[in-house]
Amino acid sequence: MSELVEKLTSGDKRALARVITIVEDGGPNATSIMREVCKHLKNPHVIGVAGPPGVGKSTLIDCLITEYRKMGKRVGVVAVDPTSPLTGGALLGDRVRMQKHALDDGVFIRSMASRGAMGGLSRAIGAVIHAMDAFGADVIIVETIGGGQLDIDVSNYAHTVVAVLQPFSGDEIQMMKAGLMEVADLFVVNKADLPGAEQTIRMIFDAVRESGRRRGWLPPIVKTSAAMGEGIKEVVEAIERHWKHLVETGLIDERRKRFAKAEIVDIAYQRLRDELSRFASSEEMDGLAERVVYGANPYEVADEVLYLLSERLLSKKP
Ligand SMILES: Nc1nc2c(ncn2[C@@H]2O[C@H](COP(=O)(O)OP(=O)(O)OP(=O)(O)O)[C@@H](O)[C@H]2O)c(=O)[nH]1
Ligand SMILES: [Mg+2]
Repeated sequence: MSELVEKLTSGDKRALARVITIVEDGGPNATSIMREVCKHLKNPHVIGVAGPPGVGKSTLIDCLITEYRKMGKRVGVVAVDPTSPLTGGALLGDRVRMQKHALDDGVFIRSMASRGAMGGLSRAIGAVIHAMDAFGADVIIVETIGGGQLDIDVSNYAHTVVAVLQPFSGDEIQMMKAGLMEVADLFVVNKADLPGAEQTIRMIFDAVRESGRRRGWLPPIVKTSAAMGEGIKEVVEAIERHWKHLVETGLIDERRKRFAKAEIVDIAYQRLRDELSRFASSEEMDGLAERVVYGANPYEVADEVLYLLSERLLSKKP
């Protein structure tokens, strides 16, 4: 196991792929490998790219990869597949779109299923971000569809949230108001080659102005045509400016704290849940249930179970 982590930290892409697979499978193996991985973190910039389906998030990310590679940075990308029948093609689409980077040792791209976990991001996302960090990624980009609850999710993990929209997306502006507006650090109006881009920018501008400057930061609005590679430098410049703002104001620690909170809850919840479901089908459980049938108080028995489980969890730490 630690041999694998050693390979990972030396920048081996195959080792990274293996680690992510183990992490996605979950269970004790995932926990023990992540314990090792987390000894090698540098906490690089995590950029969330969120927005409605089909606005050009993957195309934009493809351009961002090129730009960051020019700056000599290693890039990790996680594309979260919404696993909905509507956008089921996303997985293949992302692979095809970003394929030209597949042979580059400084770029690692992975699609993940959200598996219907709460929110748009898979539960394993925090672990995958750490794995890419230990691999040596200087920038980690997370693609996810946005809207309502999903955006709140991405803001747990990303230091900078980029909201991508396209011209004349009335519905999407509504969707954005339901969540993305609150968490977006910058807006990209993509497909600016299509009519209506200026109007869309105007709408976003009004909405941003209405909600006001947040902690000294007014989210910039950048116009792009990702398919033509236009406006990309401006996006990178705005992302980097936001990072600088986070670092200079100390807000970065708040973002990291948010990540840490979500992660601790995730890890503890998963381990407890695994242990509890094992316990639920054990003979011991049978005995406890019998006691309740013959008069024991189920609340008191549940207390006993919690005590037992926590002892077990801590004594056989994976
Ligand atoms: N006209 C125009 N089309 C674009 C532009 N950028 C992307 N597209 C097209 O929009 C479609 C969707 O692009 P994607 O990059 O897959 O969009 P996405 O947001 O990642 O989509 P999902 O992952 O399915 O939510 C593709 O057919 C792209 O070629 C652009 O700047 N202008
Ligand atoms: Mg996509």
